[in-house]
Amino acid sequence: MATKTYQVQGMTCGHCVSAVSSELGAVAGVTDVQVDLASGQVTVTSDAPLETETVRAAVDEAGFELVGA
Ligand SMILES: [Cu+2]
Repeated sequence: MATKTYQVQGMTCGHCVSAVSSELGAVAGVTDVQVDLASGQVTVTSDAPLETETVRAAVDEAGFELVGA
């Protein structure tokens, strides 16, 4: 199990949280996604450590920007 917290920019409401959660949740090996809207912190739990670029692509797909990992 691997857990890592990322910083995502641009989320403003529950809809944004759902978009990020579902895109990240669809990444292979991801078992849990926790989003803190106020801080923009997204904590991802996965079977194995994820490539930052994989996470970046999923966040981008959701319409937001990964600004820190
Ligand atoms: Cu929103």
